[in-house]
Formats: sequence, structure tokens, C-alpha cells
Amino acid sequence: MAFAPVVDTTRSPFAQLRPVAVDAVTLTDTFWSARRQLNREVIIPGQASLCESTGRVDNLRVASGRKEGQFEGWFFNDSDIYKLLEAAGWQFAGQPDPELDALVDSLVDEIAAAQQPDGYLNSYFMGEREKRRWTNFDYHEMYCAGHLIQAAVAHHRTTGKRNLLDVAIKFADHICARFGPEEQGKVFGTDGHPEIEMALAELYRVTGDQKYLDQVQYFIDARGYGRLGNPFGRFDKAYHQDHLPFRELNRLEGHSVRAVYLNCGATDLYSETGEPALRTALERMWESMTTRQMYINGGLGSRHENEGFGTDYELPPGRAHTETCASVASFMWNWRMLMLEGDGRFADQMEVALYNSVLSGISLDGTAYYYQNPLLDDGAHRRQQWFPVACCPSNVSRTLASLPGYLYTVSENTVWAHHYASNSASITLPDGRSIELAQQTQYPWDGKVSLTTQTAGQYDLKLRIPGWVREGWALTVNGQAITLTPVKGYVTLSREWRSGDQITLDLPMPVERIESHPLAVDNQGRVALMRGPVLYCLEAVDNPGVDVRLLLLPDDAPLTVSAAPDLAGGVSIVQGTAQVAAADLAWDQAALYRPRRPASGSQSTTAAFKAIPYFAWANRDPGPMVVWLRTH
Ligand code: FUB
Ligand code: ZN
Repeated sequence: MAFAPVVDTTRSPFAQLRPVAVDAVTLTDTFWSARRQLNREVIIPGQASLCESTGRVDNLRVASGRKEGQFEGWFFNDSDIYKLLEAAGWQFAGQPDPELDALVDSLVDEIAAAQQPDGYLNSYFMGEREKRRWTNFDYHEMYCAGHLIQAAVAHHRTTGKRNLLDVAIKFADHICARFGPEEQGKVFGTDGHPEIEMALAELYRVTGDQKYLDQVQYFIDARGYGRLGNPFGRFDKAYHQDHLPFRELNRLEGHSVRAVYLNCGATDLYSETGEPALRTALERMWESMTTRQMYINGGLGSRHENEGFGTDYELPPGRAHTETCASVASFMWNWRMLMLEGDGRFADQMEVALYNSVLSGISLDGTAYYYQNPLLDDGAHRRQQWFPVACCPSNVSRTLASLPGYLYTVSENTVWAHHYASNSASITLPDGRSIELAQQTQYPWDGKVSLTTQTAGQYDLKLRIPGWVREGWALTVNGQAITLTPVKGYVTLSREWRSGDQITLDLPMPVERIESHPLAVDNQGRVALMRGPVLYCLEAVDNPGVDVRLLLLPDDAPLTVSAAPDLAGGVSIVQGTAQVAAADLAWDQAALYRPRRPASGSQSTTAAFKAIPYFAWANRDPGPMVVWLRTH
């Protein structure tokens, strides 16, 4: 098996951090390893069978002539098969799997058979539609190509096989030969739905062929001049990030998944070229995202009509669009930004998205998905087994499969620990030394993390102190307290290690009441509960007798944390006593409005409440759910 990192910055001159292969880390925790196992046993087979039963695989068979029939479904449906294959690809890491291998090979065979002699591959644009190829860039031909390339890279890196990679290269070459500067005899084109940029950057890294990186540059430079037009007559130029040249962007605009995928590709490009204007545009957008455009669960996109961003602070909790794919995109973008120079604020955002809006995108049993992840609901929004637009399921799946590759990175003589989960790791430093580490923790339920070095020698260990830690964290080496000041979110332990040295990090995890910027008007007078990286919510099923949306949580109400081993696979819950205003209980249900009455704090009753991690909501009986609790 080849070296199998998710994003290979090993030779990227402007990325200081280098990746660790997905198979170099074995999860031994109960949280993520259970989910990764579920991915293999339930999620991937479930999606494979749905790709078959919904006609997605048949679309390829029709395209190749192996089957009679018509294309079924959306024009981007090939991408669901590709993302499933990417998930399978990462899942192979550290886990040889003949059964999965056979499934993958059979799908690769269908894909290869559907590929045209000139390399073109899209089962929608066949037969009658053949003449419409490349005429409308919002028809996702490049988007599908991007997912094909990402699947091929994952599959090649974890299995060493080339059957999918060769198909992807042939299609990539077709695209590179066709689209580019007019003075090179090529034609204008760039993808209506960004995705291919980060895929081509990775293909450049796999093959070493400069033309793929040049194509990333071209695709980013070509947009922003309105040349993509308005293909569906419904959206503005910002919808597909064609309203401003990339280097002039100040905030995330338009379709949320498109915007953040584009930033992934632009970050990849920066890591190879170091062009300052790209970096400053990325930093401006990150600043805008995290201070004015992002939900507390890391969700992105407040408007349903364009699946996109609203104005600054427009973050309605119930109408949140917060597509699961957008949170996956944020996770991927923040990883790429983190790789540039190891700044923990990016790891913080990965964590927010992962625990609170990627994970909420899938049911606990791995059989149903959310497309939107709202923060307020009346009980009607339930996960679905599948969608006609089924981008989110396989996005969760490829994230779970690749997760071990996101825990650590290396730089010169240094191992970085970014995310905490029990694991054993065999990490290769840039000088070739192999560092064996074991990590033990109950994260995210407990902030105690213990690391054991199993390799003697002089090297640095950098440990992330998450942004949610306010004070009181402690670090020891072999029982001796160490005082260090974090720099950009990391402390550095630099010493001659012996095998068996023990490092403990204790990150206090009190429950915190979080409030919003005053202009996030929907949340005014409200708090959300967070503990460590985990966001909490209240669901009707745990809080009978009162509508959870009416509960008031006084600032001085004590909150307690306890383990609930039988709930949601074992979680920590938060409990306390809230109030319900007597005036609310006495509301005339026939009236929607009434003259304002002076509020009286004394007229309220108390109600014990239980809050659960937001990611686990809607796995039991339906009913109202609330994240933002009124305080008065
Ligand atoms: O455009 C088709 C799908 O819709 C994409 O995969 C996602 O971005 C989603 O919004
Ligand atoms: Zn999606």
C-alpha cells in the first residue's frame, strides 16, 4: 500500500505541516471507532444498495450500453457513486477487506465501461444529451469529475490499485486539454459547482504532473467575471462564486457547499504556490465565516432558496439550511488551513463542525440522514433514508472513513496532536524516524488525555489546547507538572523521550452557557449549552409535560453533568431546573397575538430538564427540539 494521507502536503512548499497516513492511526476509542465500524458494516453497504436500487449504477450501465433504458434522477447522480467509492477507499486503510474490494471493483468496472474513448465520463450526457456536453457549467460535469478523482486518489492510496485512478486520469486529461486560456487554443470553462479544484490538486500530488495544478489555478482564476452566466435563470452570480475574482472575496457568498469547496481548492493551490493574495482572501473569508456567518453547530447556510449564505448575523435557528455537506466542507477547509502553519483556531472549527453538524447528519444506527441540521424544530424534521439529491450521506461516510488521518500531523522533528480520541499511532517524521504513540481518553465526555511515547529519541510533541478551554488546564510528564504557554493553540514538549514516558493533559470541561452577538437577533436573550466541543439541545422525549421551546434557563440555575451509558451509545447529559412563565402556560391558544402585558419574573413554575448532545437528536420519538434557551 502506498502512503495514504487524506491531503498530501508532504511536498507542498507553503504548508508547514505534513500529513500522517490514514492507516498510521488505529482508533481504539468507543466513540469514533464504533462509528467507523458502523460505516463499514451498515453505512457503506446501505449506500451501495441505494445507489443500485435508485438507478444510479444503472445510469452507468445505460451509458456503457450494458443495459437498455434511460438516465434516472438528477444530473449529478454519478457523484454519489464516486463519493461512496471514496468512503470505501479510506475505509480500506488499515483494514484489508476482500468483500468491500469486490464491491468496489465491480463499481469501478461499470464506471470504466461508461467512459468515452476521449475520456469524457458522465452518464447524464449520453445519447440525445451528448451534444449538450460542456454547454452549461452548472450541470455538474466538473463536480462529478472532481468526486471521481477524489475517489480514485483514495482508492489508489489505500490499495495501490490503478483501475479507478486510470479512469480518473483519463477524464482529468480530457478536461485539462479542453479548458484553459484561449491563447493556448483552449476554451473557457470553470465548474458551476466547485469541487474539481481540490481533486485536481490531489491528483497533482499523486502523479506529480504539473498540468493538474495549473488547471486548479486556471479554474480559480477564470471565475469571478460573470462568465458562468445564469444557467438556471434563478440565481445570481454569487450563487456559484462568479460575482468577484477570488482574490477580492471578503465573505462567503452564495451556495454554501460551493463556496467552501472552492476555498478548499484555493487553500490547496496556496499551499503549492504561496501566492499572498490567495491567502489573504482565504483569511478574510474565514474571519467572516466564524464571526458573522456560522451557526453555533458549525452549520453554514441560512437560506433555503439558494442553499446558501444570508447577510451577516442572519442565523435563524429553525430555518437554518446548514447542509451536512457544508459542514463536511468546513471540516475539510479548516484542515487545509491548519496544514498551512498549525494554527489551532482551524482545528477548533473542525471540531465544532465534526461533533455538531457532520455527526448530526446521520442517525445513530447509520441508516438515515439529515440534509439540513436546524437548531430548533417542532418535531417534523426527521432524518431520511435517502434523498433524490443524496450528496450528504456519502459525505458523512467519507469523513468517518478518513477520520484517523486527521488526528496528527508532523513537521520537522515534531509530532502534532490536533484531535483527541483513543488510538495507537505509528507516525513517520520527515527525517524518516517512526514514532509510536498511544493515546487514551474518554473525549469528548472527559477532557483528560493521556499519551504514552513508545519510541525513545529527541523530538517535539505539540498538543492542542482547544479554544473552548478557558482556564485551569494542566499538563504533566511522568507525573511532574509542566507549565507552558500555548502558542497559536498548541503547547510544545521538547525533550529526549524514553519509551514509556507518560504525558497527561487535563482539559476542564464545565458546561458553558454561550450567547450570541447582539445582531444575531434570533438568539437574543437566549443561551446555548456547550461542554467541551459538544453542543447540547433539549428534546421533548426527555422533557415531557412542557414544550421545551418555552423553557427559561435563569443565569444562576445550577447545571450538572452525568454519564448516560445507555443513551445514544453512551453520552454525557446535562441536567438542571428551568422555569416556565405562568403567562406562557396561560396563553390563550386561540390567539396568535395579544396586547403586551408587563412581565413578572415571579410568576413562573419550575421544570427539571435534561439536555442531550445535539448530534444525537431525533433518534427517538419525534417532538420539539431547542438549542437556544430563553434566559428570561
Ligand atoms: O448540487 C447538487 C448537490 O446539492 C451538491 O452535492 C451539494 O452541494 C448540494 O447542495
Ligand atoms: Zn449535501
